[in-house]
Amino acid sequence: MQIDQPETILSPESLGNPEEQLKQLASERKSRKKWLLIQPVSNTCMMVDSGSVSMPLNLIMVATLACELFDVVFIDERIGDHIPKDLSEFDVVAVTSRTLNASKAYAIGDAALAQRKTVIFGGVHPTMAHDEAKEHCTSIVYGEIESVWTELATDILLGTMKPVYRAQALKPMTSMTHPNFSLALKSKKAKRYSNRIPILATKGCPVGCNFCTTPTIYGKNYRYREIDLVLDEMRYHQERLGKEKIFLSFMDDNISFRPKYFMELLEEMAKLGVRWNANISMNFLHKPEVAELAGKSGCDLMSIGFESLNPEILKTVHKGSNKLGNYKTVVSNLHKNGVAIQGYFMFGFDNDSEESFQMTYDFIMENQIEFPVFSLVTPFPGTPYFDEMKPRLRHFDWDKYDTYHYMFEPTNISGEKLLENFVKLQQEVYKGRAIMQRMKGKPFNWVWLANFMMNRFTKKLKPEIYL
Ligand code: B12
Ligand code: SF4
Repeated sequence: MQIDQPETILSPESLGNPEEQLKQLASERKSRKKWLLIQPVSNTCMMVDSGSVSMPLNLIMVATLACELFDVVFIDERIGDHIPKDLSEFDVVAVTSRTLNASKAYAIGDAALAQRKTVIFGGVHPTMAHDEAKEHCTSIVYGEIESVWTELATDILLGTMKPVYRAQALKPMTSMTHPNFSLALKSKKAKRYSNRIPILATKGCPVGCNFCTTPTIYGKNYRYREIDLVLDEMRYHQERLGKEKIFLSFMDDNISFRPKYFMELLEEMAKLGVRWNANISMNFLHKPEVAELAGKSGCDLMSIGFESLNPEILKTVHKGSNKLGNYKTVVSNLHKNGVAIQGYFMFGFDNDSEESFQMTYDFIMENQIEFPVFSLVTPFPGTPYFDEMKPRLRHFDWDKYDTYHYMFEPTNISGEKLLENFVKLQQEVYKGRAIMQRMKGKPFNWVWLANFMMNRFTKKLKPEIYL
């Protein structure tokens, strides 16, 4: 672990306002420290990091803050950027990590520590599994960087790193700096990024599903940015790209949790002419006026976690926002307003049986879900579900924590039958005939293309690849 010698000793008088103190410290330095920011690619064999990938807003937010005080180089391994072996030109190596790329992050951290660099880890996995992650870095940022930035940057300048940076209180989102995309877009490989611009209006989700990391990290908090700030950011992108019709992708955990805020935001977005998609929970999507406004404001795709058609399962995962009785209404309201649905369905719960697959197939086909996505239940470290399932987990190989691997034997169905049905369902739903039935009457756009890709991909599936 490298500890730099402080260049400046602060006088007691300068200890007043930490932000002022940081500015002063930075201005007193003869040269700026150099950061290498890394988004690692995962080792998973599944299609998670392939094709066009979304711009990593998490690391972009880190870059946005860091570039004010430090020189920053931004590397995204998923688009083909290479991590230099010789890190001598850098002072700080900062890596973002989720569970599925944790082993990669650790290898990067180890190599950087061996070269006596200050290594900072952030993201969901190091936050949740800090005891393990701390072996591979100098410091871990718990949760969002914004709420600990002043302390972290000050310590970097002084060379007095702490093992963990965890905020006492979360900053209001109003103070969130406008993301600076320029460093991420500098890469020659940036064309591999999806054309959907990531944007954030809210943070947190109080629904409290037991398999999700958000309630563990951010508690019952739900914060939002002022609508004007969100709209300003959209207008900025419209100007930058020289067109009104830009494609935005909300990175929010659950953008519709506060219906009033969400509806006001949509009313204003309808005037901008943008296109957008988002992750959304079903808490009030059954109301026709919500779907109508979503359509009017340019929503072309809603990603909805239906999770399961089995009420017992919804109860066990504490997904109170999902009311089975509303599923059909939600879908038909969105369809009536030209909004396509990316529907997420999970399998492998204790209450799953062969019937679960048939029920899901029927629901998808009858309701013409355009883009169904199937995953296997994956207890992620740090969640209540992980603690509950730990004794039954087949392995702790993080490369396989991508929601496409078989994690434990469910009570009501054998592992073999689970995987057999899992493959069969995907192949049935993405058969040519089934695609035509689900997509009948839908405008020809990228959702059709995604279906054709899935048709090819699912033909090759075999139960063994999920082991
Ligand atoms: C939007 C989203 C997506 C989008 C976009 C993903 C992307 N490329 O960013 C899509 C739909 C594509 C997606 C896909 C997947 N996702 Co997702 N996703 C999210 C969600 C809801 C928000 C992520 C986000 O961008 N938030 C906004 C940014 C600004 O916040 P942030 O990521 O928290 O970053 C802050 C801090 O973590 C910290 N930080 C982050 N990195 C670093 C680095 C350093 C050095 C420092 C100091 C600080 C720092 O500061 C950041 C700024 O505030 C999260 C839930 C969550 N809250 O994390 C799940 C989440 C990350 N996804 C999850 C999963 C499982 C997946 C998939 C595997 C699902 C699947 N089967 O396809 C894939 C994997 C994709 C991949 N290659 O990583 C899990 C990961 C769990 C885990 N332990 O790893 C999460 C946590 C949801 C959950 N179930 O709990 N996802
Ligand atoms: S509704 Fe979504 S974001 Fe909210 S706790 Fe459940 S899985 Fe997490």
